[in-house]
Amino acid sequence: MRVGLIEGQHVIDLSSEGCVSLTELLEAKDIAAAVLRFTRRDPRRLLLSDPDVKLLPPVDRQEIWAVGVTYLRSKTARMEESDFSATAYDRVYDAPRPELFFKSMPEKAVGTGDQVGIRSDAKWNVPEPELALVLNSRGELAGFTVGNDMSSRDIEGENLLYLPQAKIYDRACALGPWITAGVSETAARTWTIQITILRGGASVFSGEVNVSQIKRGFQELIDYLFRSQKFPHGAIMLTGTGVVPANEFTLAVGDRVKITISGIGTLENEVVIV
Ligand code: DO4
Ligand code: MG
Repeated sequence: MRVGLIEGQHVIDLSSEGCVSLTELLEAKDIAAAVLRFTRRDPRRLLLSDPDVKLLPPVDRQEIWAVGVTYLRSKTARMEESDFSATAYDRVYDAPRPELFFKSMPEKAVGTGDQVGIRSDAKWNVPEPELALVLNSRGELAGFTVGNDMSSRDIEGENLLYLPQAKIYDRACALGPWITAGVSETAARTWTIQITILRGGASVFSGEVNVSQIKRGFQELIDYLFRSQKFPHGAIMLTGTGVVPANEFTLAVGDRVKITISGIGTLENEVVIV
């Protein structure tokens, strides 16, 4: 694994100048200055389109967590999918304590161009396009990336205690294409999250939400994640979905999921069965 800086259509290989890990940059007091240190001499530059360049998920040792029911659309969709748990979603949307759940080990996340999975024992599967916060060990917001919190709605809807099985399985978490740093929460709240699902090249679903529609502040979410828990290498936190396809929709093998966040870029994955 190498660490690179995206500059237009190029990637600058920071590892060729001694940058040892992504964590090293995220832990720096000033990320921009830390990155600049590795670009001063003559680092290797490659075109992003070079076949030797493969963008990996922008994570190395960070645990990946997610927040739920932070947009009204997520609350109403989940109340529809389950009579059994409807009141839980309704309550957590308004409760002071947010819903936080563990999503993925870093090594299990997939990057852009890789494949996301739908479970072989689930019948109703959807992607969840989410803004992901990249946090260092001090709980500081070091940057943002695009996340896909793949979910099995029938398993979650059957019983809320099945949530870990609906959310955590092979290829259930996609991150990428890179981390955008140096942006404030206020600026990120002007961004839009857009998703398109292509089947045989044609769009079968598209939707969009503004980050401003998220109910909770980023600092509030970070504070809860870091309550009584340390993250020595930092953490990634997916901030919830505000786009849910109509109830009739389920993903199929071969679908392509494209998620674009206006201030970051596009995360694109093909769906496989796992
Ligand atoms: O409550 C279950 C999960 C919610 C979630 O993943 C979301 O709102 O994005
Ligand atoms: Mg989600």
